[in-house]
Amino acid sequence: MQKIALITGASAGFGKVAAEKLVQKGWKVIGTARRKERLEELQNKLGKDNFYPIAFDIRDISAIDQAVDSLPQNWQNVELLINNAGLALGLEKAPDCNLDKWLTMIDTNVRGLVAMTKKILPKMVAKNSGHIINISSIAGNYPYPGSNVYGASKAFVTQFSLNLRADLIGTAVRVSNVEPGLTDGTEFSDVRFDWDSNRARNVYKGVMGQNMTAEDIAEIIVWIAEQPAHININRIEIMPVAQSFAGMTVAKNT
Ligand code: 8X3
Repeated sequence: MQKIALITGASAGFGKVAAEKLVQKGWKVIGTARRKERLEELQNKLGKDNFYPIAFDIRDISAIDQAVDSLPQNWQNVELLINNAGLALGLEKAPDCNLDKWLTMIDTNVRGLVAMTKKILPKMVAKNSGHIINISSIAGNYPYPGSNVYGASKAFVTQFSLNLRADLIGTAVRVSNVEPGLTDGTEFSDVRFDWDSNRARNVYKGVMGQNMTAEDIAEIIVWIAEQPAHININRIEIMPVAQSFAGMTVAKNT
């Protein structure tokens, strides 16, 4: 029988490419996102039997309930949940940030992810089978200027993944946390910089060697999902070779 994956944020980036790759490998995929027409395009590409689109905003907790509750019978047995929907808004330092942007990141990256997990996880535990892959970020592991709430929300995702593992001991349900670094080929920077495409493209311009792409990360997500049932990839941090760690900064009188 074909296994079913549910991917949030499936209209672009990692989510979209992971949906395509999973379908190629014989999975059926439920894709959620705000942009209905994007999901319908993907459905046209992947086929109605393979891809089931549901358009809603992950920040709307009652919409999550409704979407999952209204899945047709043959789409209900979700084996893999990929909590991919998430965003960064802005790169200003904390005093200059916009509170609404901070709250939008928390609502999407934290509240939405937690609510979707709470909706699906009990069913996985009841059947003693399933896998949750949370898309976090290196921004949850390392601070950098302007990351403030974005990085903190991803630190939440990472610790939530590890804490789920702790709670799920004794069950066959798996949880994995994916922590990508700088990745081109997604809308991440376009969204972060309010669709200022020059600013967004500049993030990836001149990077030494090859940029990491959505394709690279989706390949890793699928690899995690296809590990044998007795293997749990707890967490995986991925950077392009050209990205590394900054040292500590010290403010000095000049
Ligand atoms: C985004 C990765 O390196 O732009 O999650 O902060 S980075």
